[in-house]
Amino acid sequence: MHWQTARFSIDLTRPRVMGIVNVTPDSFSDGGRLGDASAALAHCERLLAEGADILDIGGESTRPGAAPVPADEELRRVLPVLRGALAFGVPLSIDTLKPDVMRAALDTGADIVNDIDALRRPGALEAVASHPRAGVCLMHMHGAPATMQARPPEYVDVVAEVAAFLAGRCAAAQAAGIAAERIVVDPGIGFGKTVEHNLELLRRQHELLALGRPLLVGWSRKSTLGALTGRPVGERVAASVAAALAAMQRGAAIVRVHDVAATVDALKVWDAAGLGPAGTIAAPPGATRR
Ligand code: HH2
Repeated sequence: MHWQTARFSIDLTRPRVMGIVNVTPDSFSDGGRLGDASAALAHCERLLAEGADILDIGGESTRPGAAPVPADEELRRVLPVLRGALAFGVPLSIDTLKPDVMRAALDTGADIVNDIDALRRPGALEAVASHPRAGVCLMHMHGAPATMQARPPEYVDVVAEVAAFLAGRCAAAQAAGIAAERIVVDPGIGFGKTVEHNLELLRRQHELLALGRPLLVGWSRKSTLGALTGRPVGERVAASVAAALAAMQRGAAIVRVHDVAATVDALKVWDAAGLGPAGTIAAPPGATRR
């Protein structure tokens, strides 16, 4: 299976690692580290040297209770990084829920829109559809970042409800003219879900494969891992790697991570043990330029 993105058709027969580049003052685990474009680009280079296949650049924190950022400020943060990162020749994703930011990022050369709101904002479907090959990640979120954990989220069957939501958003995207091969889906770990909901989504993750689209999953450093291990956010590398492997084992195609080197090492061993798609992680990058 391939994921069609603006410049690249990404081969998903081997596990793919999406490295997180947060150009924000307030992200939950790494906010404030990348204060300017040159620091962010140095971080991109480091993630690529560690084996990242895709870079996900974000200018607004989505942690529970985060304050919204105006579009012009978000663009001021991400566009210089995007422009500089184009030279790396790898797929670049823009992590945003704002249609204006999507359009500007795609016009600048981003390959993928990663939207935690699954293109629900007015104008978002059109922004992605207007670029004939741009890829998109549609994620499930219950509520909005400012309020999503304010009171305990309720589901009758979290996996069935997430699957139904994602099926509806895939249908809406396709109706807007976004071809299926441009779409991947994400259950949205930690977005309006309790620890038990997140774990249920991992245990029954294979049920989401029935959607017929590749799965992208982000467990990296999230609070469910803190609840399981008792560790603060800065000490969750091992838990994050274990969750990434478990997600791959249950059929994820792409994992979104902060700790790229540790994740890539673990995936090499996992693959060599015959657990991944046969012996493929050591192959040269499969992302081919169009
Ligand atoms: N998680 C975060 C942000 N974007 N996108 C997708 N597709 N899936 C996720 O699970 C996901 C996401 C939250 O993590 P992070 O970017 O590290 O934090 P913050 O939102 O505080 O910047």
